[in-house]
Amino acid sequence: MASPGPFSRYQRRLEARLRKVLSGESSPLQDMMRYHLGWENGSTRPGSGKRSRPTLCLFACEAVGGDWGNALPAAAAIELIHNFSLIHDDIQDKSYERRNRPTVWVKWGEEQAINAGDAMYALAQLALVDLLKRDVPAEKIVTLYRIINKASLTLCNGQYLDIEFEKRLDVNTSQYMEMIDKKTACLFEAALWTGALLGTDDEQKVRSLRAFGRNLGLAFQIHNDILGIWAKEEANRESPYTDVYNRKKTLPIIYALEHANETDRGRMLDIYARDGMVARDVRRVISILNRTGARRYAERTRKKYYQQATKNLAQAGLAPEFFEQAQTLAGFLLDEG
Ligand code: GRG
Repeated sequence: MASPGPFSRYQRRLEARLRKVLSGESSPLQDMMRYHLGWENGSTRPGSGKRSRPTLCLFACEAVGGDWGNALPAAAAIELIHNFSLIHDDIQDKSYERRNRPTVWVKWGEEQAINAGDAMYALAQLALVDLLKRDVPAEKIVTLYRIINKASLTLCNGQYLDIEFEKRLDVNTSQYMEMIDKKTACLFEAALWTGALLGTDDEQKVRSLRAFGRNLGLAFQIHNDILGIWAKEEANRESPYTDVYNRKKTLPIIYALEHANETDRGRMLDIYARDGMVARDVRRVISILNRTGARRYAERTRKKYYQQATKNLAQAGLAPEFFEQAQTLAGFLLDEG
């Protein structure tokens, strides 16, 4: 699924930039990375993902008055870091499918998928070196390296919490918010932050776009949590609910654990205390979620962060056409009508 209309203007040069970063000597690892990025048949779609983070990075640069071409190295680096994290996440979660195709580890085995992920992380660093060819002051380049690598470190900590929470039943909503802030929102923030920094020195604009990215990232992860349970169910997909099987403490689950009546809470605790979950357990968990209003709560929370993101956007003082475009992109990412 591609980003909406106005953003197709970035697509050709972004893909060309990503391909250039991966254009080194041909090797099995290159093939694996190319497969993951959706290029196995020479074309880019399907299977490439939405390219949301690099789109946001290029957009931020352009919206604050910069030349978005200057942000291509940062946009490419951020997309590669995102994809690296997905390759490793799929191994850790034992996910069989990503973007409706077999995951890298399913095709090549876990050991080699780890190598492909690591290679992609190294390529992200190399993608950033191209900033030197642009008219970007050295000091700013160092700042960009720091932002992107700090975001990567935060991502690792977020992923640590996500995995750690699988073993726990006492995770509360504020711990959940910390986890998604780290594993998802910080890369959205870095995308907007680096893009804006490459386009302007106006601190107010940079600060507001950073905050927009962060709140958008929070809303986006909550939206993903909702889709992870109900969209797959509604689409009647085979083996949905991997988040439930993996005991992920997503927002609807945490809410239900906190708000279910005594009987339902007892049932949930009983199911989560067992070694393996079977399809019937998952169905019971979903019924409890539905009874407690966990979906409505998650939707309200998503809306709250979306509205906060819109406020941040207004504070950036962008030209009306850019304000509108950012709203379109946020609406697309969150399925907001
Ligand atoms: C980056 C050094 C470093 C470590 C990474 C594995 C890991 C540590 C982190 C994983 C974090 C993770 C999987 C977060 C989920 C983020 C998320 C919402 C993914 C889906 O994003 P989309 O929908 O994906 O933008 P597409 O397919 O469109 O690219």
